[in-house]
Amino acid sequence: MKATGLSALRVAYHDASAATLLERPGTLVALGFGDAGPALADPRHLCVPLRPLSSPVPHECWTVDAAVATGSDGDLRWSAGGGWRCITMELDEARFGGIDAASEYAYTTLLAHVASVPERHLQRIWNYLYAINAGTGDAERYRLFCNGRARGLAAHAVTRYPAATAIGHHGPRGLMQVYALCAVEAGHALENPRQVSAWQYPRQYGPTSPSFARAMRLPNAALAISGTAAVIGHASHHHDDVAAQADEVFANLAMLLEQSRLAAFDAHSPLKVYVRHAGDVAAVAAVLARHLAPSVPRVLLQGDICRSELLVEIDGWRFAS
Ligand code: 3EB
Repeated sequence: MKATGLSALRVAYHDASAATLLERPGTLVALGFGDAGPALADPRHLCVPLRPLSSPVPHECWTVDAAVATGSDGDLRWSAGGGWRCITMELDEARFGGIDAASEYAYTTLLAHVASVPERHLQRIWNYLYAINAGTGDAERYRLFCNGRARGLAAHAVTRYPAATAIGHHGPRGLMQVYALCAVEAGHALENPRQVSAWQYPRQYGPTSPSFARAMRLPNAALAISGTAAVIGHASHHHDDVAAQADEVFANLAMLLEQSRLAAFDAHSPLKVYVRHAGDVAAVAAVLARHLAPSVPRVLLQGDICRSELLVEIDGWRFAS
């Protein structure tokens, strides 16, 4: 145990099956990718419907150095131990009449749960949304999601936003997945000096600016990095050039590490790389090979980024070596 009272949290990719990982002591969640079969009854299992573009396809496993309790609370499933809590939610938008109302419900439900437990500090959240770029102008589904998310956060007076990812999938129609990491202590949100803070994006990107921080320094000093794309200032750069976008992503990631006085990514820095077009995977892999040591764990997934001109995005973690 650290002096903070938080147990060690680790995130790593493992090739073992979800069932095997869930039998191991301290497993908080095992996240699968793609078409990995039906969800297990264990509330710590979630399969993200993004097609893997690299192999082998591991599970992303969150582990604590403590006993883990699990349960459910209405639409939520949770696990907690050592001062950390993972919450997962899968919703069908059709129940709510659309993505806007579904995302408001997801956030109010999540925040109500978080307010009722010891791990009451939201650190990091992932949003996997069906057909994120469908619809035009302010009717684009990502923008509608931003509207509902902002109403949900406002209902709970949340003004210090978590780090986040919002990626589109082409799995089950209307499936919204939201999962989050919370802790008994607050983290420290970080912004990127190369980028306008998302919540200050100008009106041209939608009626509600996106509610997320660029990264979160977790209370155990690890860095949880939000989905990072080729955005400089508030503008997307390098339209139609996936390699140049990937290089720009690394410039943004380097700035976040520098802000945190953290060294380069290493074997304790699992990254997820979202690639819009499967045909771009070789070009992206080549850029990754230039910027990352071979020891840096990475999973490439086919996913749509929240602006249709963005072709690649990276999120991940940097734990102490
Ligand atoms: C960007 O920089 C890219 O709406 O939660 C990245 C991470 C992006 C999170 C979100 C959106 C979100 O604006 C898009």
